[in-house]
Amino acid sequence: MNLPRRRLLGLLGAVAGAAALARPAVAAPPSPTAPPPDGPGATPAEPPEARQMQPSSWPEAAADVRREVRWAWRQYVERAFGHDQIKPVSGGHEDFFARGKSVGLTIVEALDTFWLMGLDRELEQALEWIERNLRFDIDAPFQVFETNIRMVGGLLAGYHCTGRDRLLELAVDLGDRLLPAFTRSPTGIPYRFVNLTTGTVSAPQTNLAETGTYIAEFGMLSRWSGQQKYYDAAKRAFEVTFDKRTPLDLLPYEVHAETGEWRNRTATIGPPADSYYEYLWDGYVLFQDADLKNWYDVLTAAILRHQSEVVSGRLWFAQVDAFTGGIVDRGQSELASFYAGLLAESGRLTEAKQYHDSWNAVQERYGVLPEGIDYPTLAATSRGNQLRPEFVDSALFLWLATGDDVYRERSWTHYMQMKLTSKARYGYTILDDVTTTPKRQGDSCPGYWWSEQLKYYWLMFSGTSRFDYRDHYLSTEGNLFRGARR
Ligand code: DMJ
Repeated sequence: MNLPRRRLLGLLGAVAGAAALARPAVAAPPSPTAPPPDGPGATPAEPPEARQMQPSSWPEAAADVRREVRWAWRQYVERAFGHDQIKPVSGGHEDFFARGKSVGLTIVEALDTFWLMGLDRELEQALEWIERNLRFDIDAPFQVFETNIRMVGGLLAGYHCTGRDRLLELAVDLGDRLLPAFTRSPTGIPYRFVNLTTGTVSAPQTNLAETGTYIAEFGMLSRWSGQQKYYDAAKRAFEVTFDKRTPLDLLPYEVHAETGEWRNRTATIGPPADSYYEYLWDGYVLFQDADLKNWYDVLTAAILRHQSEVVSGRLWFAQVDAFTGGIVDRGQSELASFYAGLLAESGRLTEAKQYHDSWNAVQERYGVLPEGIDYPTLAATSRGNQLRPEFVDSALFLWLATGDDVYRERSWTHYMQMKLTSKARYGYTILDDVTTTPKRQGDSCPGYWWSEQLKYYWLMFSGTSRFDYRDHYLSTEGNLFRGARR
């Protein structure tokens, strides 16, 4: 039997992972600090010296993560319930998609995380809010890409975990409201914005990520609703752009939805291209569509050939001219660190490990990854950190593929650094500067924090029986579409 690669890697990883979970943590300190009580009195701040960079055991590490989630959720419910995001420093709240039009983004993003953690009371609270309040007849332009990966994806993952029909109904309704972005485009490349009530589309100048990050959610909509139109729209957007690849088999990252013309010459694996490549692979894994695998393989071979560069023994991916292959920039966005996980999932383990090692050197230097670096020097070119999950996203897939505890240890460090630097009075917040001492906090908790790193830590540390470590699918936003064990 020919197993898709991700599934095969999942199987291997599960064996190794199960063995690893049974072992005590490596180099554990003799007496761990007792975790704070998991009750209303739990405090938001711990002195840095009380923190340890190794857990005494993985179950204890998992319990710590779960406690932090409950604490942060209580803050959100008390101060910002129903709003898209809490502001963890001031205790205020903010909208994400459109001013004055919150859609409970945090609630939707948290659904499958709560389910996987067995936070059943919190899950019920979230479901009740959604069933009572969430409607998408909103007369405002919504960004198609973000609405898809966060809202459609969150609802689908919630449906997969709980079986609640209302979640699927809402996801289908939202998918229908997003579709005009594709069907009103002369090329099939989606516009960036669509008004959810009128279907009016806008912003045809777009990019690869916003062109090709739909097939996972739209494909599941097709599978679970029985309507092919979603899958076909997502696939067509891929095909149009793939067919316009340069003679080097590279893709520039800016494209025009109405003409299909490239609007720049630069190829990157980082934003705003990143998840285009991820979803080619993911579409193949989820739907066994051989076209998608072929397109992924062609583009990945070209990326490895023309964009990879080893500097001081570390692997990086340059921005190059897609027509000549010439290097145009040696900057690296933190978001590009997801690529180590994608390489691991698609069987390119040597490069995957090397690339994660490169990013680990950045974590070791700064504690928290800056948004951007110059890779020859590791200097921070963009000093904030938007509470990013990509480094642990990759660590999870490398751990699943290899069973090597080094990826859990890197993730534990990531988690502890986050607790140390991002924990604020009312939740976890972005950092405005990771190069200062102490690191300077901003005042925002992105929705993906609830859907991504908390879940990745939990899956690595807990060995939960609610997750199928052999056969699963997590979207670019960490949403679980396959692998919930109910
Ligand atoms: C998430 O919304 C998704 O992972 C997306 O693909 C890009 N990155 C952000 C988090 O950094």
